[in-house]
Amino acid sequence: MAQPDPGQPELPLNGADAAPDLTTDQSAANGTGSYDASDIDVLEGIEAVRRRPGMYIGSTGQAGLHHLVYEIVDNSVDEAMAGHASRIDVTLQSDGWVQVRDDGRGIPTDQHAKTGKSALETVLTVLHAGGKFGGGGYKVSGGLHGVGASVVNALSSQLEVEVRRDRSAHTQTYVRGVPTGSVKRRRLDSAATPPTGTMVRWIADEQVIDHLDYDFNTLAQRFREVAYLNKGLWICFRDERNFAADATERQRAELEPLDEKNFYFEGGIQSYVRFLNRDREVLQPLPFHLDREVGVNGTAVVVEVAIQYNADFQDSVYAFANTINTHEGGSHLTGFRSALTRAINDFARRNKQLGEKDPNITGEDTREGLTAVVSVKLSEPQFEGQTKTKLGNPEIKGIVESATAEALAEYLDGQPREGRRIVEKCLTTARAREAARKARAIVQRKGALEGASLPGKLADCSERDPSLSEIFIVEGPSAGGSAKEGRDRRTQAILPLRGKVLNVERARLDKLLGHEAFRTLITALGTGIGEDFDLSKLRYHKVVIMTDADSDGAHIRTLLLTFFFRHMRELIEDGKLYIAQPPLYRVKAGKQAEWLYTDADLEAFMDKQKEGQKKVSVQRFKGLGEMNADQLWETTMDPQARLLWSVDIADEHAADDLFVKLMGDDPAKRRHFIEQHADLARIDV
Ligand code: 0RA
Repeated sequence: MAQPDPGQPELPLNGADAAPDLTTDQSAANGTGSYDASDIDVLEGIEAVRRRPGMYIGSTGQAGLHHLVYEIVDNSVDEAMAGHASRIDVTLQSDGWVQVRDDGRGIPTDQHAKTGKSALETVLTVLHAGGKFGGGGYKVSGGLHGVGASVVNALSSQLEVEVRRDRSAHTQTYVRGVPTGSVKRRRLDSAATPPTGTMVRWIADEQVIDHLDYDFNTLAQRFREVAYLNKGLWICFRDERNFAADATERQRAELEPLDEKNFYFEGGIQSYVRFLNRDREVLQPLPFHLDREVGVNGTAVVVEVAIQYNADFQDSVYAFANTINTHEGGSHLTGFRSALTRAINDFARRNKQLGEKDPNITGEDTREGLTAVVSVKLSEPQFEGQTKTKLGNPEIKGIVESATAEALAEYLDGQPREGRRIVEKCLTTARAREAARKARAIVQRKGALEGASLPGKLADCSERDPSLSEIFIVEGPSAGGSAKEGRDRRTQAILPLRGKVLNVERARLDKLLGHEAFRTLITALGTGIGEDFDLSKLRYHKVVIMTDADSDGAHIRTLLLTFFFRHMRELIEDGKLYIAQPPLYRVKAGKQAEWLYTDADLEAFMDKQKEGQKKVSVQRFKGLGEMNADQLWETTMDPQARLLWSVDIADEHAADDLFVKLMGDDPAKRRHFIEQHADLARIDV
């Protein structure tokens, strides 16, 4: 059952710093060389984790792989939140190793009362034996699932840990969660840096994890977020996967990593909000910032709020609890929202921007152009909801609400010019909402008057089951004609779009509804829009954007993507939006004809013909309209042969930034985006 001891491997980190072995403390089993109940519990725990990894880390794909990293980093972040660590180094190393090192106090190494083993070994082998043990544990703790280091260990083919404390380096290695030997202790060179801390490095086990490729940018995004949420914490993230596996410490120091990102923010979430608004026109030069520790029933809750309005229409509010992104909101967000509404209304009345008879500004009207981060840290967070990302603790609502309302009132009175600007913006929103309501009502009434009738331009399919139906949104009437003729009438509907599509990035719903193209599209999809949007009413489970393979086509596609991202995001999130890929070329070598979809394909084709004697012809397609109906079916619409891209939002922040940057006012940035648009899509069929 236990793994054979392969001997003590040299840990790359301490090679230069550590003096030879002094002592050997507790053994791998229980100090007596035989197994007792606690060892059996440990082995059973490891078994359970390995049998059903998804239960512990969500999935065995890339998300699960990344989860292992977050789990280990979160432990170091906890140590930083407790005020004992200031720097975390995360390194992707060659041969699948990941290393996480902090300069905290080091995981305790003394004997653990219950297991009789080193506390260090206990943390790494016993499920749920994380930071909470020993009474003096943490005040606050992150870790969404909080499954701890032992789960990472169980899912790693190899893991090494080195703890520096008491002028010693304590090391232990494991294979698939089982110690290969006891914790070894060596005297640490007095010049060793850091003098205290924890280093964990591991290789995810290919036997249980299906995806072993780390994505640097995805991980970096999370570390950036963590650094914003813990001001003063330095996170250095390096990609050293290009280094030779056996490079020494000295060589490593001289080599160039593939990538390195350092995250350190003195301003904390205030810096975060400025970052989120960096490409937007802002209504306040400096974000409002609240950072307060509130005592409740003997424990402290840290409340941090940063707010900065911008001239756009979106609402970008991010709420965190113990650095976990609480996507589903919860009590902290509720408290924040009611404080914001109250403070703005009170200020508007004090300043006579609202008269006695005027109704209050609603919560919704305070959200347009609002960028805010709400972060709370508490000792016993209750995570609820579908994805366990909703903060439950009811006491937090009042705490956040009163702290925010008080500080915000003071801020607004102190900067009345910014205050008035914010109120003005809210009042404009209220007026626009009223206009949109009227416009929506007109669209709805029209629908009702015409019965269940669909827009005339739509060539609907005969199939009534949405899961079997597709709609092609096609640019231009001539392409629309070919598509109508070439389609499978039973399952494929065609909606030709006329003229230029409005850029919705800078338009509100009322303006959007003033455009025929959008009204037609919304009616055809059947979902409604804005507050009435209902994905379950979608009439086609594949919504396919089909535009020309040239830059005009890419432009229209981008405008449509902007519309779906801003107004029907759920449809994208549900995997219903696709992009059709028409061919770029029709080539012939002798009698053999072929369709090519990329320039790389063409290059490969031409290379292949260099040796040949055949007559070669290349025909470039620019527009869908250049193909006849049969060709369009054969190349772009036939489910058996076509290439469809499934649109998904890999990273909501990044996508948001992209649309702000590229659909905003800067045409140079937009052109760049159009050239790079494929980033948003992922290959599917
Ligand atoms: C429990 C108690 C103490 C430190 C830690 C856990 C600890 C755990 C991790 C995991 C990664 N880095 C860590 N750093 C510290 C405090 C022990 C003491 O009182 O010195």
